[in-house]
Amino acid sequence: MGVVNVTPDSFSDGGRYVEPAAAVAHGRRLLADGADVLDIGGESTRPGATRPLVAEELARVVPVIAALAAEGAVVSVDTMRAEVAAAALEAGAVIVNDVSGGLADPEILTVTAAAGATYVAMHWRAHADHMRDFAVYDGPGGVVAAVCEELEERVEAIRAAGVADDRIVLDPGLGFAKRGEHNWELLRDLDPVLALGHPVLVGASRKSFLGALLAGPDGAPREPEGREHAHAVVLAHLAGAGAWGVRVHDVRSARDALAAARMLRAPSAQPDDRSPV
Ligand code: PMM
Repeated sequence: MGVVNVTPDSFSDGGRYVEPAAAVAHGRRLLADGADVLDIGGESTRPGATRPLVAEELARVVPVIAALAAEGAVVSVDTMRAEVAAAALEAGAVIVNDVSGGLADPEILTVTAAAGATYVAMHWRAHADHMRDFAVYDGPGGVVAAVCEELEERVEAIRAAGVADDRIVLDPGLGFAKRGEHNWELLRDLDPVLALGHPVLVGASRKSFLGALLAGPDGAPREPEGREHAHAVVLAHLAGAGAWGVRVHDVRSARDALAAARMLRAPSAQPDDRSPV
């Protein structure tokens, strides 16, 4: 899943693709690099971000989705808002990627169900402006158990709203109300999330826990583009662990990592199943 952030303020690519033409060109580049799905979003969720108005979010994503879907791309809309999801589905999106798992705007579940679309439910606890306060996982089983429990509750609500079971994808939500050690723990121990019985999507690309891992001697985090090699190793691990999808900014390097990972698993392996849910 290649990321197209049509935002002025995302942490790794904010402002670069805010013009529709630039975003469409970027989407085409990601497809040429081998993306199976384009995830198009108009709201930055970086820690501390403030939310755009609904009208702003609509104006950012709808033209880009319409253009890329018309060219045959499989499009996912990255939104927490029912109104934006509805317009995106109308414009040709087939996946709703909701980082709040339906908590920010429960109506989004009804909209997704009515369209028969696929729904990605990410683990989430609070909006970006105060999610750091919720990065506490003191219960038995720590962050992995808490994420699984809270995702299971979301699955109940998503099913109750009418989304078909085989259209639900789960995501542990790296970096969302999670500190670095929480992200590593979730990556190390993905099995309990997989055991929930749904395809699992993971977004580690360029996130700050990689920047912190690669910090220089002065403690300054590595810049987002310089995190790709470490991310490639994470991707190889995720492929081996059985993740269904990965959400990435640099599709070319991700494809390279996944191709090598596949050969290491089995030299005669068929290309991974690339069909969207
Ligand atoms: N991360 C971001 C945005 N949307 N969606 C899913 N499903 N999973 C994620 O991990 C995720 C997401 C934030 O990252 P970005 O600012 O680099 O796009």
